[in-house]
Amino acid sequence: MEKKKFDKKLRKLFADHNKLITRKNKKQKGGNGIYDRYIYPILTRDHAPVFWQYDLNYETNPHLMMRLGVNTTFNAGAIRFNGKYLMVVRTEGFDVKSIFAVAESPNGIDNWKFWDHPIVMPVTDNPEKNVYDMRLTQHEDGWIYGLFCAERKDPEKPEDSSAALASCGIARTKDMVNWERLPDLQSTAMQQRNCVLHPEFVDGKYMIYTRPQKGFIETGDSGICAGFTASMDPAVIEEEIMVDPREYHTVREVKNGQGPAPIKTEKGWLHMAHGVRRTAAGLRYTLYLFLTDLKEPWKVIKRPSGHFIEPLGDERVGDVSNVTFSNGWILDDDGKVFIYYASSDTRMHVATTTLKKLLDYVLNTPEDPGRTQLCAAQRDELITKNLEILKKQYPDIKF
Ligand code: BGC
Ligand code: BMA
Repeated sequence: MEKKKFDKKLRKLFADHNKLITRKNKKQKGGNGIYDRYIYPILTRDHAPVFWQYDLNYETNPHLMMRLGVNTTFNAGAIRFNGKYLMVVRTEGFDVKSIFAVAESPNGIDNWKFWDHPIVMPVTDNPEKNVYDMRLTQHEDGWIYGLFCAERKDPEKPEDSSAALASCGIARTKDMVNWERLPDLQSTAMQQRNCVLHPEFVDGKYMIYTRPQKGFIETGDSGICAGFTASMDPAVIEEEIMVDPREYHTVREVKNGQGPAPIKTEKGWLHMAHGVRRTAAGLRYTLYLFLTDLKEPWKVIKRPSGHFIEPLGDERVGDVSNVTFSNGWILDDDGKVFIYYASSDTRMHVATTTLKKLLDYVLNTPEDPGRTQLCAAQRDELITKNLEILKKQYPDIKF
């Protein structure tokens, strides 16, 4: 390509990118009254900066080829920091390695822009092959912690190229730029994924939500658990107690895991988690909410029935289809809540609501009565009451 053409193409790449990342997002019409979805995903592979993927040097890349492509941008941790909304995004390259990269927005909805440099996370003495799904916790000890999955090849099974070990990597920062890596979480479980640090000390100790598992994929009998450690350096959990078990024929039948760190409310700790069901087409991931006791955050006190966010429409398709996953949300001072969720291991979305609405949802949505006949009766009761209201107050409505 001639240099002139090269320059023109290069400028076009930047112009298109700028146009995309400054596009205004809008609420979708309708909705379920609980939260609003938005018409565009908030972060996609196309949001990754041009200069992360192309070699811009005419001498070494005369065809202006993409050299290091970004495949997906998903499963982001989130935090409000210095007045900005930040996500620490799982950014997967064409090389199938995920790296963490910070994206920033002035309003939490649109104009998301990656910081120029990704995080080059320090490693322990046993460097992992991959990292992903960071949960950010602003802890009352003054540090911002990032807990994430650190994945290594299983050394005991050299013949099986997909045998892996998942553990909980831990790092902390004060400025979101310089990260101090701490030893991985030590617990009695063979493997851990979806570990999340609780924001406050509980009886003077750090509390970590865990998800002990027997194998890399199979979680055995476990569910979302919790354990305590006197220090984060190193974090050592001797015993894990069950918070939210898996349950047959529910959204959390085969697996579940804590989402972001819970939000403190006057009624208890508000949790978002993912639940997994096995289907003929593979695993289906949805999100659900529950509330735990303020003083004993490991005790579930409210459990609204069923899922809260499910993959819908275009969200259903991606690298790993039929997945919604969330490890980040932000509560603003005015009570507005930004829920950051990824669809199908491919892109990020936002849903907005308020803490008031979320509390109404967890406190007043009926619990799953547990079996089909009771579910039919539960729905029938709602219908009977509603028909009465319709007859008396809205006789003009056709249904
Ligand atoms: C992938 C994760 C996935 C896990 C279990 C990892 O290798 O990177 O996205 O959750 O395997 O399937
Ligand atoms: C998991 C998670 C996510 C991912 C999901 C679906 O086990 O840890 O990284 O979104 O699988 O592939």
